[in-house]
Amino acid sequence: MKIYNHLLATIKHKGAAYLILLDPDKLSEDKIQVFLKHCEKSGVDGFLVGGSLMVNENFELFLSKIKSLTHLHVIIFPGSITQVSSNADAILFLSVVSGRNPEHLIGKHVLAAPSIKKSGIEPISTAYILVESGTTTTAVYMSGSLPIPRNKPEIAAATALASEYLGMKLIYLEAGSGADKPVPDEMIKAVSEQCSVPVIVGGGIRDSATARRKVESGASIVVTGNFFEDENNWDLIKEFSNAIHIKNSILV
Ligand code: 1GP
Repeated sequence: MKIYNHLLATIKHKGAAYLILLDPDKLSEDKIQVFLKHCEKSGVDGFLVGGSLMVNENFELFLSKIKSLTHLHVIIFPGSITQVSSNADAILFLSVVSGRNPEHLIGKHVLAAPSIKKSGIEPISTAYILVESGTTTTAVYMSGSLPIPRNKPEIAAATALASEYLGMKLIYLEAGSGADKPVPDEMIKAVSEQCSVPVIVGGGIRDSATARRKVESGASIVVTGNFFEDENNWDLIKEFSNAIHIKNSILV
């Protein structure tokens, strides 16, 4: 529970945590070091690594490189059962609870559990809730399941509560990488009011004001990916951190 407890402590201390999603397919070898240092300096709290459609065969290598270059926690955000490795600190043990596809609810987990145990990394049981976001996202397509309609916050809240009752430690509201529209504020509010475990929000967040609104609506962790794949945006990382760290930030 070391990494989970650290996340809880960060949320308590800063009001919310900021994680950046690294996609091995998109972050080129020569830029990794500079980017990671930039993130550290800018107050990012940790990294997620993974993706629903990863073609990079050097996942292990990528992870060990990241681990050697940063002191921040590296958490696997698996898109498939091959994304398990001891070169990380933890893994989000995701169950796609918004869908009714048994493979993504429990099937893949049975296959992955023994390798996670062997790797020694910390599994963090996470309810993964896909939210309709304008277009069909990779996550929705790959999971073969329907997302929750964006105008149905009550379905998301009931799903999240059921997940918490089942013992899940995090609720992840996912609009999908590169989503047209991020998870609606009303849905985040409904879910965070029902649940006592932290709510992660990600997908389609491209400016600091939106990130801030997600925290004000009840998100405890905000994730961005795509936006910082463009080097020209790196100077804005600090602005995102400040906006998300609602307790100790000056509003930008
Ligand atoms: C993490 O999938 C997201 O939940 C990342 O989404 O790439 O759109 O920021 P973006």
